[in-house]
Amino acid sequence: MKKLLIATNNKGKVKELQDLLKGLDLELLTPADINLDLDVEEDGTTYDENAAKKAIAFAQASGLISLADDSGLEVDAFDGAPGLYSARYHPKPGAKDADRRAYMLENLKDKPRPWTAHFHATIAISAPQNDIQIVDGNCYGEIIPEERGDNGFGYDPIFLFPELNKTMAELGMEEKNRLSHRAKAVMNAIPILKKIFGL
Ligand code: ITT
Repeated sequence: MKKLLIATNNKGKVKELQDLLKGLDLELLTPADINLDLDVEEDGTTYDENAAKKAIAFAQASGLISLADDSGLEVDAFDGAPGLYSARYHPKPGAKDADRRAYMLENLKDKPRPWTAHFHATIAISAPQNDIQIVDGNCYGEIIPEERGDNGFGYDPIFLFPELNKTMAELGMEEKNRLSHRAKAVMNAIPILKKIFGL
């Protein structure tokens, strides 16, 4: 079977990408499945650069066609920050998702509501001959001052879809994978994967 490496070390992303790509006739592998321990330095200044860097590094290390995701949360009251720095949005080394959420709420508390925001995901696919294909997706909502829901990861418990009155962490996988930035990016990636793999 044709193999695709899901080139991320983020377990939340792995689960979502496995579910989003399960309809394709591909064997989906994770870095753990092939004993690949690779941490790529994300020193780009755009999502595209970081996503491409991750896809290339994983493809070179594994010899497999690789799909990488670079994503982030853009908060309008912070002029789009933390954006591509979302995973590192806390001054303390070793900070966890919960620390980053608390830090974001602390920094937002004196700003007028609604705290509108959107998630962005860029997906890069390394094709043979070092060709890189890039697509993206966004989803819009607002940050709320208390955590709701246990699903998902990262900033999901404080990101509300106002029209559903549910946070991203209150959605089941199937619902998040219809609405999320990552779902939209994958929708754009599917025709590219079909072409690369001849599906
Ligand atoms: P990889 O680089 O190994 O893929 P990472 O977690 O470092 O994993 P990013 O650099 O792309 O990935 O950082 C994205 C961060 O943005 C992520 O750690 C979360 O804090 C946040 N984020 C992205 N997508 C999210 C989602 O669907 N729900 C909640 N938070 C999300």
